[in-house]
Amino acid sequence: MRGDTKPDVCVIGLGYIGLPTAAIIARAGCPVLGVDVSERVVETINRGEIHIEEVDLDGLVQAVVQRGLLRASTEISPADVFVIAVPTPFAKDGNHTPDTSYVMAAAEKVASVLKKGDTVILESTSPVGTTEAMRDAIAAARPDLAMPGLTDGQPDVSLAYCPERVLPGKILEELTHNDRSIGGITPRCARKALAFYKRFVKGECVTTDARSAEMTKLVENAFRDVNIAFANELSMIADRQGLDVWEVIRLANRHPRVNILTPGPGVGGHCIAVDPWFIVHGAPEEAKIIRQARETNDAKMHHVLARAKALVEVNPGAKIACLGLAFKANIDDFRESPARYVAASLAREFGERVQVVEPYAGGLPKEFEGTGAELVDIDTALEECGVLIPLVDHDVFKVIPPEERANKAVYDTRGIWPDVA
Ligand code: SAJ
Repeated sequence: MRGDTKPDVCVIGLGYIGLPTAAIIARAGCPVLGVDVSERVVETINRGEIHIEEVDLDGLVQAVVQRGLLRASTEISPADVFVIAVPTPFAKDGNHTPDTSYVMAAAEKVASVLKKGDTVILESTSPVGTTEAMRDAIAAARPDLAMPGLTDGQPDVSLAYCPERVLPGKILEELTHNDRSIGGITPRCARKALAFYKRFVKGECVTTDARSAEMTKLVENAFRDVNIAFANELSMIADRQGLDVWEVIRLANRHPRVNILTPGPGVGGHCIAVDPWFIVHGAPEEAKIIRQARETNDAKMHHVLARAKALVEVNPGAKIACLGLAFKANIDDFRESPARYVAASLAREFGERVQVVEPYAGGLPKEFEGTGAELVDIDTALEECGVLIPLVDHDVFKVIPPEERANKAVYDTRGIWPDVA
């Protein structure tokens, strides 16, 4: 690959990060093969359709598939650049141990078609050392190729770690405009990966080593988790002391160097509630605040449930409206959602007294089956329910005026209605 020839790219893993990334690389004019283990995902993409919800992604995928720049397959093929974007969940040991087996399986696939001059980039959020472990796995499978960091001479291939840092709902915009950290196994590897990202990233691309880039990604999400834990801890202190936490935060945030985040029913999603554990796993003795933040944010969910139950019990017979199931505002993602946990627990306990309002859901998730709880629209809930529990700060809930909430018992877990203490 010399001069300005567009490289052939292979993106492995076509989920929330892999598919938008593949589409953006294709838009930049590089022929992209997307590889996924799911036949259904591959067929959907090859029809020019998508299997996930993300703003503007449908139009982009349709366009690049029609132009012949993006194609999907369950089988890997040779390419110039390989981008790995597969999940890194917890192992099933109950100890929050990172499971990098999907990354290693992807690396083995890549090894089977790798040739001299290729670049391999890991994007999956990973514990420190994963890119080196991937390099070692490829080296074992392909002793014919000189690997970076393992040869005194010029390596045959380049390996780098480059995490995404995009926000669901703004993925296409943030993939293009956010700055990126690019960590090479060697500085030369970083430069090779940098030249690739420059093709489609408008933000600044900063090079470093692979281990620092791995840690940077984990640190970003741990930083946010710790800050949310501070807000959630404050809200539990305020509850004990009979204070209005929203008022305290509003006032404290008038200080020019204070910016307290917003308490809520806990931290959901698949990033902030997961990644800090990767740091804890790597340095359990040292990562004390990071571990505590995780525990505090998880505890907040149980605190909210206990307060919600207490409010229901002092309003016997009243119907209960749980407002929202998503893990955060204005999205249709219900995975790992504290709101969903609280609403389902209330449904199990109070049955058909519970009504759920979630404008982003077509039906209730399976754990509500047999509870008697119903999915209703906001007008029905406001007419029929005596207890209102906002669990998600969707815009449609924020604009409900005080007069429509008058005479209701309210537990505002997100602080969306400033007139409610
Ligand atoms: N939350 C609060 N209070 C707040 C802010 C958030 O309770 O003040 C809750 C949300 O309701 C949600 C959870 O935290 O349940 C996480 O939401 P989020 O908007 O903070 O973050 P995510 O998970 O959607 O995306 C994060 C982002 N990371 C950072 O902001 C440091 C994103 O940039 C990452 O790319 C993404 O994780 C990821 O994929 O790692």
